[in-house]
Amino acid sequence: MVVLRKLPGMPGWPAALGLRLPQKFLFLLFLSGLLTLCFGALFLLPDSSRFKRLFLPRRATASASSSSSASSSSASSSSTRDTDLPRSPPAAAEPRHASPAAPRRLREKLRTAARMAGPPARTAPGARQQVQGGEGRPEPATGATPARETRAPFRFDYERFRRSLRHPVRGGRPGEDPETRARRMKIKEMMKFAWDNYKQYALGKNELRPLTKNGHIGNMFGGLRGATVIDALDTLYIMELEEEFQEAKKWVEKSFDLNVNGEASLFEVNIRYIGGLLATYYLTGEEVFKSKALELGEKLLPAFNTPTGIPRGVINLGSGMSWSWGWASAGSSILAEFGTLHLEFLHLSELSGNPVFAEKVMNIRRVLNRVEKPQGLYPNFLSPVTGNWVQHHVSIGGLGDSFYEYLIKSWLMSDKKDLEAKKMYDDALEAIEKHLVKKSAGGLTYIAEWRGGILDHKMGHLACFSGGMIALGAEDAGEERRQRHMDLAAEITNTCHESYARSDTKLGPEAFRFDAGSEAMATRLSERYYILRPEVVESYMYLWRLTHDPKYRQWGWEVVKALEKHCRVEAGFSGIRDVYTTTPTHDNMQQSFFLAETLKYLYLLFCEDDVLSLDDWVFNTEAHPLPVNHTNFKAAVQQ
Ligand code: DMJ
Repeated sequence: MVVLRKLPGMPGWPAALGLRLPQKFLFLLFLSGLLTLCFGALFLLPDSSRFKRLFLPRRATASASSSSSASSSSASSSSTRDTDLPRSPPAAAEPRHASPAAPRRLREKLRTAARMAGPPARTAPGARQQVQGGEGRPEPATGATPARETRAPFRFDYERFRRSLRHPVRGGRPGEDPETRARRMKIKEMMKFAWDNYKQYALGKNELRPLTKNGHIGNMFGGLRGATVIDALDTLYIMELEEEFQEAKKWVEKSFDLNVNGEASLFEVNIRYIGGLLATYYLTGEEVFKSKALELGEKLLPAFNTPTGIPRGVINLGSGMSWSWGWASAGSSILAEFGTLHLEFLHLSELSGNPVFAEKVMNIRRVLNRVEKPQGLYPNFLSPVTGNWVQHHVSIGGLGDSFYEYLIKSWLMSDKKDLEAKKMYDDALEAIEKHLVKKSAGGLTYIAEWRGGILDHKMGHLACFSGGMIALGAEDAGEERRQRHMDLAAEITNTCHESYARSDTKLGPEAFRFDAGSEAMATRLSERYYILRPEVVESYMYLWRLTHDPKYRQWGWEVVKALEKHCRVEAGFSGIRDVYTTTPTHDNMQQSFFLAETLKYLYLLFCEDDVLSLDDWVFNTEAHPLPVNHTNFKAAVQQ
């Protein structure tokens, strides 16, 4: 109405238009309707907060725009807005699916859910102060009661953890044998060479192509980059390659992007990226590694949304959609993939205070405990829909391998408290001993594969990790069993050494057989390659630490010489296509696990036992050290 006030010297504008009284009335009615409509529209527009600010007092503005930006959200901790609204969590602690842009209704639903949940339902000793605000996303306290408002956010006590370690994590020891030291220094030089070339030609790509001097991205990591950086971090640190470690860390801080959209292997992302980040956090205490690991861990959670909770093998890290590998029989999940999450996921719960990660892997264990095992063996393919086996193929090599490894390491990582894992391991090993362990005509012990009751007398390079695993698990068995398992571990490691010793390059093939007169040699052309794999030196390292038999160091040194002779090229290390020729061709690929595992295990083979001591650490399947937890992890789950 103000606009219609008669201005001095001017006729009112209805009058100026020469309207009569009824027309004036109609005109005013129309005009006031129009104004109401325009004013109302300001509040209906999708992002009307800027307009609202013009019309509403400041305090009400902040509260009305509950989907405010991060900056306004943190500013909102000012006391004025708290009086008449549910407390908004600080921006940094928002559940990720309730981002600043998320619709207000969703955010309010989450807050209501958190309020309804009351105090955290599952709390671990110490401080589990977050309320779970949905699948894997911690929701901070909502301010429903004054007591909750004063709670500090969950914080892992890194200093306390470091004090709990029984041994220093790295460094040479005074008075050591000069030859051992020189060999260790040689391996350090190899690591520097591998890293420097990756950095020069492929930094930010997943692997180095050392012949063509460029980078390789591949399709295993769903758009994530820098697999070699993440895999190399802890090795660089342990070897005291300080400058190189800083280069790698800088890349993580500046360039490691988790907002990617692509199809990733749940297993590979977990063992390489999450394992590498967790290990580096525990070694250095640098927050960046922890926060990246937790963020990535959350991105993997949707893969577990299946009828049984057994995750599917492939996940789109952007959309969260997941599916099974096309090659896996009838949409099944793979034992070695869903069975190789336990160590990392317990640590994600440990560091975040959020039990969701631990719950996911404990559920996998429940499903596996329930399902009937043919002859006590675990087949490699399981349906995530029914929870039943899909095919009766059993292997301690590819498709099965690290499932067994994670059973015994779960027990070790729990400071030997997780007796369920130990029993599962003992039972599985007993079935393996009974049905799969064989001796060749030439006296070599090997572990065959099993296809619905028929034995395939073949061992993959991957299966050679089992020497180390069996030795590691033997320690706490009863006297008779301990000796039997140590003998078995030594015999298998010896067989794997034979697979190297019988080749022209002194490097082992991808698979070797014990049939048709063959002993520990590849019989098929397609199995003659070596791609810088670690499993054989991994077993040497464990057997050395547990027996101190000098032959393991000797065998390790043979591998170093063979790598230098056949795999070192001008710009890095490369796999070879045929171990049975002294002039092998190269596959032009420096695998990231060469830096994570092969060189790390070789280096540790020539270190004193207290460098990354087995008392304090377990190595994940990519050789990333995770600390033994001196509290009971199961408390975080409260079954
Ligand atoms: C590594 O990525 C891991 O050791 C995994 O468990 C299987 N094998 C490769 C290296 O050979």
